[in-house]
Amino acid sequence: MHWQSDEFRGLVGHDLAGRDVIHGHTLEVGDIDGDGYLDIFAAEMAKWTEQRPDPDNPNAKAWIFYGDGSGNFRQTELVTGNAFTKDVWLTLMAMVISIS
Ligand SMILES: [Ca+2]
Repeated sequence: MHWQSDEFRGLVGHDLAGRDVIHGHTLEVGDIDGDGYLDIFAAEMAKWTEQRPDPDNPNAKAWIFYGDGSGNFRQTELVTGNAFTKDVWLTLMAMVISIS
């Protein structure tokens, strides 16, 4: 997972997760911790084959990358092994806001 900054000489890639995302399902940008800087929430799908009883990706992860406003992001692994949907994202945001 990468993001790109628009530098004077062109776009420059920056790695976020340190690996490729498997069946990325959710990507949202917002100020999760209320510090005024944009953060990123991203999650992978755990299951996409209906005929399989077990998850396709049992190690699916969800991350929050907290931005510092200078192009740096601190990676936080939120959970492993869950399938995320938009509803789950909204629930997580409500939880994060209530504890911060
Ligand atoms: Ca923030």
